[in-house]
Amino acid sequence: MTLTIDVSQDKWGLTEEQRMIRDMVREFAVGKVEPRAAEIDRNCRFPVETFKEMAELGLMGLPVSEEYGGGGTDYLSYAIAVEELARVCASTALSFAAHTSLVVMPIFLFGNEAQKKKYLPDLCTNRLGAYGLTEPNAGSDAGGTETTAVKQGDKYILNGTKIFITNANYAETFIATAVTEKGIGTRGISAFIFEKNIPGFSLGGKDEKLGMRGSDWGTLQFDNAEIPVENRIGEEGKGFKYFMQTLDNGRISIGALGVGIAQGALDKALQYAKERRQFGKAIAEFQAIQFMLADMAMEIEAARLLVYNAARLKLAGQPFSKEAAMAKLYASEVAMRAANHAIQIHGGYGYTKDFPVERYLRDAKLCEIGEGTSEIQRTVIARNILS
Ligand code: COS
Repeated sequence: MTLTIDVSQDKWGLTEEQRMIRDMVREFAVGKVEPRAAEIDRNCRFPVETFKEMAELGLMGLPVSEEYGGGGTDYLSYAIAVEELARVCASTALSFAAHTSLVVMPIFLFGNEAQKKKYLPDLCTNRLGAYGLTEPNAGSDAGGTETTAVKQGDKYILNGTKIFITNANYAETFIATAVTEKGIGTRGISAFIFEKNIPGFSLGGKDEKLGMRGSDWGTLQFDNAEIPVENRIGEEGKGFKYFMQTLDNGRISIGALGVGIAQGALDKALQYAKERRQFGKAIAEFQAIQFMLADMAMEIEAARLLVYNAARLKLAGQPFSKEAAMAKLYASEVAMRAANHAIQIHGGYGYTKDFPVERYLRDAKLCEIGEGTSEIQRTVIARNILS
């Protein structure tokens, strides 16, 4: 696929369709998502109503082709949607991203025709998905998965626990990894799709979080859980690779999440710096404030370009694992710095819950941990440049 980046209409080189999606999501985010952001954070409340509205707008399967009920758009449009949501409410953006890039996409990319027909239309229109990889003893070392899946007749019997699973308590469709053959490392891991009501599956408690408090998470418990053999994704023993490729995709959207948080923090800081007066003038007139704003703006542009570049490489069918890791790593760190500057610019008010910038900082921290810590991103980048 040849991609021409035309900057004559838009400095980011977005197509007309990508700009339309950006504007539509921006309007929805400002009108419907932002007014709920502080409340869902305060009450740790998953905003079910927002996800119904997003489904009505056709956002829940944006990069999936229309034949499976998706929006038929491209992955960059989807990343832009994540960015626009994160600009006002990172919790909403995170749950949206986990649903789309970690559940909808792997079924779309690695599922067989029957699985795509069975699961995608609902996931794209009225069901939420959750992705189960992390376990108590398998975090960064995802290959250390301990959950087992033993084949018995036409079923796999699963035993184990998955923790920190985004959307767990509101999802109806799940995908998860389990060891189907012990002793052969990552080549013994397989991936499965299942629904909430399978025998032996239950949801456990959830820990209270620092940030992303409006995004649900929880524990998946398998006690002799029964999953039909036809629900295995792809070949037995290939689950680790499918999930690694899924994370490559997911990291583009977590990069977009970081860019959105950073942009939101800059929006708030700009507004405050122009309104707040000290020493007889707006604080935006002081160079100390201007330098922080300038650094924020510069880093956001750089991070956005990294995210768009990774998405465009993916669209062009080029390798993008390293670029996705770079985008995710850099955008996460930019989000932390931007939120920190935004609080500094707000001074004492920024340290209160009366202004949203403290939420941006708490939310930004997730980006440095979720879908691979910053250290894992550096590992992925180093492996790529050294190979
Ligand atoms: N795409 C396709 N295949 C990949 C891949 C990728 N991005 N990354 C690794 N693989 C393949 C390797 O090629 C290798 O294949 P072979 O068995 O054919 O040789 C196999 O997977 C194992 O790879 P590797 O030896 O690199 O695995 P490691 O155990 O060393 O783990 C890291 C690699 C650390 C990169 C991986 O465990 C990881 O990403 N961890 C972070 C997990 C994470 O992000 N968790 C967040 C929670 S999910 S929201």
